[in-house]
Amino acid sequence: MKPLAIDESTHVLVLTGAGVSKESGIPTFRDAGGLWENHRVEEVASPAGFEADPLLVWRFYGQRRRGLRGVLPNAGHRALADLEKRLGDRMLLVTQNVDGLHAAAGSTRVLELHGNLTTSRCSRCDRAPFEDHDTYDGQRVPACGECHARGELALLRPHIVWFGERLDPDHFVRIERFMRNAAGARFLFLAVGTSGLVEPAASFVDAARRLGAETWLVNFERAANTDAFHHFVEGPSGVVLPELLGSSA
Ligand code: BV8
Repeated sequence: MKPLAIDESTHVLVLTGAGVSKESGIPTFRDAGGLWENHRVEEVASPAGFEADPLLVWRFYGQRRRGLRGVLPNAGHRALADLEKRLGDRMLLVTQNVDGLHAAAGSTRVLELHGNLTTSRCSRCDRAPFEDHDTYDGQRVPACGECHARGELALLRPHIVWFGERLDPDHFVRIERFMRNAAGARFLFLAVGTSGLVEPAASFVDAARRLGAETWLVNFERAANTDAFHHFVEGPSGVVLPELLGSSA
């Protein structure tokens, strides 16, 4: 496969989804058919779900934290980290994934659109989100120590953007600024390993095209929004990305 034409004037915006972590052994959302232990993910990963049954939600995230142990980035993550080394601030990596594997591969210019699995925050006070690898052994719901010290009961929650929750407005500001800046140069938009089902990420390709980007989708199969892309490369990201980005990841 001929590598993408990327030179010192090219700006690349990358959007990744669960497919880029599949070859690291992390199941995608589609693998489970949108289900987890016969619960719809949209129900478990939602404010209403947490309100209704916080223990069920902590079992879901505790199991996924356990699933991260020993998991390593794959060649697709490394190829994207190599690209950042070449492009610097002319690349921005926006991920829907919460597994932290892009950072583990060495990417530093990463926006975790949907949060981070090994980070928790208080569901009530405004203490800063903090690193938390505890699985709470699927048996208990953690409470906020700072609220407790004030004699209040507040539950900790995963620092994840649930369905029906707003994304961090600062992320949109950074993405829009990057796109506007790229619009005056050679602008590539590359989506990888995403089914194109979840908004607002699924519509980033439309905004990029309007700003003149050449748009590429790398995915194991056609996605819901494949037709929005100029180019579609079918295949596993761990094989395609090193070739497409011309890196020896
Ligand atoms: C928002 C954190 C606005 C959770 C995630 C009705 C009611 C309520 C909301 C909505 C609604 N209709 C639409 C919405 C909006 C909703 C949405 O889009 N829902 C969908 C389901 C229809 N979006 C939201 O709610 C967002 N917020 O809109 O706020 C708002 C405005 C005002 C007031 C309040 C709110 C928030 C969305 C964020 C949800 N959180 N993650 C967690 O992870 O626990 S999304 C979650 O699912 C993942 O993060 C991921 O993004 C998504 C799954 O998508 P993918 O990453 O694409 O993964 P998927 O498995 O689907 O696909 C993988 C692909 O890879 C496949 O195509 C496969 O073929 C391919 N693949 C597999 N292996 C490989 C591969 N490709 C390459 N190589 C391989 N080896």
